[in-house]
Amino acid sequence: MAISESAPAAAAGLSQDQLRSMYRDMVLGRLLDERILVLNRQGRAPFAISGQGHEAAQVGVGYALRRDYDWLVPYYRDLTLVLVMGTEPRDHLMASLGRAADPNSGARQMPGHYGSRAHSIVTTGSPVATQILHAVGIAHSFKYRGEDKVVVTSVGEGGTSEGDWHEGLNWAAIHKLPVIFLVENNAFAISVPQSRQMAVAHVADRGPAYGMPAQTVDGGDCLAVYEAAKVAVERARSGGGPTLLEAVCVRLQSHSSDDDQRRYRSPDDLAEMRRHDPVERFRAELEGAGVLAEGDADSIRQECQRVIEVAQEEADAAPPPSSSTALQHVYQEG
Ligand SMILES: Cc1ncc(C[n+]2csc(CCOP(=O)(O)OP(=O)(O)O)c2C)c(N)n1
Repeated sequence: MAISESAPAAAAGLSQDQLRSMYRDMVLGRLLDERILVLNRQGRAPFAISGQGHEAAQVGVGYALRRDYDWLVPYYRDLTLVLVMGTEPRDHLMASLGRAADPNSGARQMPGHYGSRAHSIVTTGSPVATQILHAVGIAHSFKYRGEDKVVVTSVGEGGTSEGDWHEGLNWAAIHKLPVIFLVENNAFAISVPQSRQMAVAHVADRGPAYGMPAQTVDGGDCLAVYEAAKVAVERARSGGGPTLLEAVCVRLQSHSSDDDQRRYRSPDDLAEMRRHDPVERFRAELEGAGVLAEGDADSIRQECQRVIEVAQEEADAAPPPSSSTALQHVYQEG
């Protein structure tokens, strides 16, 4: 859905301020992601995993949720989504630099294992797709208690080959649980293309087999994702059960800082993908619709850069965990 199709934002129930705020969150996510990659290349952040190319999908879903009320069980590429849910750049820089003040785990987990009790974000394990089962269990508890909270969990298309995925969707559909399965399909699981993960064209093609509504949406189109997510959230909140939402994204960076996608993707493929940068696309749409005036995008970028500078100064000055705490949470204490 393009903003120039007039009043679509109004149709989506969004004000111009909200649209600007969505764009600002996309830019903040992108710039923070870039900063973390730079820290990795400087040898300061031991590991980085990038969400560049997924920002529109994540903002679209995040804005459809009630913050600090609905729950998120994310995966490692969800930096922008967890920012939308209320975490701060400082939190992620603390994690990347391995500081004791890392709110996810006090620098005990790898970066990208986002967690926040305050913002109802559940940290995940490293085995791909285990978060699906956690999300289904949480959704079951909401239904059991009669609460109208909704859970979103996310995964890549490769993760949908795991048994956890099938078990989770089957159970959620049987019990009509308030959960949305967001698949951020960037066409690759490290170097393995989608065609080696499934014999169907879209992850969402499997929805009817589980007995749940499913939709494939352009993950580069923030408002289209927002619209689809709103429908899914409403369905879940009103007792209508789960939804499978597949957002087709681009993976602009390699799988992680330990990977180099030039080894397995052609230069043409990489160049074509870069033409689908969702942050640029949303900026162009908002400028075309007059939501962003001349110079607004630059000001937003500068403001986000300042936020990141301040956050990094704080993280730079923060101490690492004390070695005396190395065994905490590893063995039973006391
Ligand atoms: C059970 C399990 N198998 C393998 C891995 C190693 N691994 C980590 S991420 C990943 C690729 C996942 O790809 P996808 O689900 O498509 O998500 P993407 O990283 O592309 O966003 C793999 C194989 C793992 N962490 N857990």
